[in-house]
Amino acid sequence: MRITDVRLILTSPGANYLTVKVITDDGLYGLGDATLVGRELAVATYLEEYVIPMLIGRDPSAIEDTWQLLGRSAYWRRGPVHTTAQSAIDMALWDIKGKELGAPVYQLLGGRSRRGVLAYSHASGIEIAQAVDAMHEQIAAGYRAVRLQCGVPGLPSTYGVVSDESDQPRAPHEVPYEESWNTAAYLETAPKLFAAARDAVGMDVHLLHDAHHRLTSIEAAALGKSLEPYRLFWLEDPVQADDQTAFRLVRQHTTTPLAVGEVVNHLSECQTLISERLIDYIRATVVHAGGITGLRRIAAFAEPFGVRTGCHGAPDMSPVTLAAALHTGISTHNVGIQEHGRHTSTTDEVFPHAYTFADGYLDPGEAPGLGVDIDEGLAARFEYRRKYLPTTRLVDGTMWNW
Ligand code: GCO
Ligand code: MG
Repeated sequence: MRITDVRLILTSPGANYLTVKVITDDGLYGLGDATLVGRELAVATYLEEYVIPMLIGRDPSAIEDTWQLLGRSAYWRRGPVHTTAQSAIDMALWDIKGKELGAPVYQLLGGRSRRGVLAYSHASGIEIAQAVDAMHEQIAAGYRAVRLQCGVPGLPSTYGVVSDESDQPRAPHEVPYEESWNTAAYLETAPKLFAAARDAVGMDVHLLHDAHHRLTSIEAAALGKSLEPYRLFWLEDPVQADDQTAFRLVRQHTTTPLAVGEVVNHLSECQTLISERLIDYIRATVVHAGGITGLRRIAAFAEPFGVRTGCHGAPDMSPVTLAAALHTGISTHNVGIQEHGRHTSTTDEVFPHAYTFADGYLDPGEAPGLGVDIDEGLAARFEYRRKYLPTTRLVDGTMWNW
């Protein structure tokens, strides 16, 4: 079998998604997610100009060799644009191999090693009471783990405080919109949120929280300590992810479990975090960390250090990413949890899929390959439009991490 064509499909049924479709002379095709949120066209150009020409005529079954070719041929390796392109091709080749063999991809990765992949969803509210109500809704919908965020008094908007990020109105952000940030107010509010949530629900439900790279290490240490009574499943991105050694100080001060890594592109970016056991969950995911092949390497490295995976699964990554993460998750020993930022119903129609959610757990399903397709006719109705992620300034105007 040979690769004869690789097509790119840009669509925006609720969020911007870039999908690769790798087509073979056998008539089989595979899908991969190439979405790099806010920089989608950079990946499209990189694929079109540099990656696809290398793939035409290659044997699609040579997944490892293709991963190595793409990883090593660039010379200036890694980086989000390069790795997202490599990731998308990797997913598509696993999809083709599964279809060719008539097996779901997880069977090629070692088969099931758990009944389902524990999923967490999102709940938020401007006020604490609204966030607690939203948490009850998620529990009623079947989730056993919920990420909880609320507004910070005095700030017009806060990260994560929307009903669902993909439900935001599609404003034509010609420049990134700016949020403001007040660390002191946030450090006061977060423990109150979790005190109210535990009061309402007891200890039975897993609660998670995302600080989204906003704190210094001593601030993060203080937050972790103040959240200890509420037994979080994890505190995510307490400090900026690329400052691996900053986690040493956080870790020394708190027993709140720590998660980081949604922006990680390669094992080298989380090697210290894992080998020094500075985190409990690594959030690297298939779309930005080298596809299924890249994520499996990171998970295998993490296993002996007792670090489990908790893959990024915000709704601004496509159903192809979620499927690939689930095939990896169901078959990998050290899986902790999977983020399940639910897609809009239109996105689910554009990407019909075999994976399912029930009773707190996600399952990749039994369809051959990744079990996700794309309705290209429908996809074409949702035109891509540039949309930036926001930026953040501290209250004094200093540019900060979003
Ligand atoms: C999460 C993430 C997302 C990212 C988003 C960026 O934990 O789900 O932090 O909300 O910010 O995916 O595009
Ligand atoms: Mg996050």
